[in-house]
Amino acid sequence: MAEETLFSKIVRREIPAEILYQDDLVTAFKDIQPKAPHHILLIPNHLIPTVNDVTHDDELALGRLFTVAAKLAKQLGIDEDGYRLIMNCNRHGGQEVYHVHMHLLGGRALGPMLA
Ligand code: DGP
Repeated sequence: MAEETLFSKIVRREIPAEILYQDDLVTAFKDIQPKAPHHILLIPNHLIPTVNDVTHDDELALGRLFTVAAKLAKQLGIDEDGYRLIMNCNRHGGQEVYHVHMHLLGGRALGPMLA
């Protein structure tokens, strides 16, 4: 059984976060260390440690991340200029929190993707 991270506590509202959206499958909240004017994290409510651990059972929740990301981008008024969605996996991917999450970054031109 994988160990919970603080993101599970955010889902259960046991620690504070600026939650922008939540339903039975996913939660979206502001990143605590924003790298752009809009930096939101979208996560499945249940724990999946990394993208390597994804199974067919996760498809509904992970698909929901995209529909919620698009909805939030529209609400924030960044859909037309555009934005970036990122998922980091393990050390070389730069993953720090081992609960799968999608970064939504926008509000400025983001420059080249690879660093
Ligand atoms: P990653 O490197 O892909 O694992 O990104 C983890 C992100 O999580 C990073 O941008 C900072 C954010 N983060 C870490 N701890 C917290 C927290 O307690 N609250 C919020 N809102 N974001 C956090």
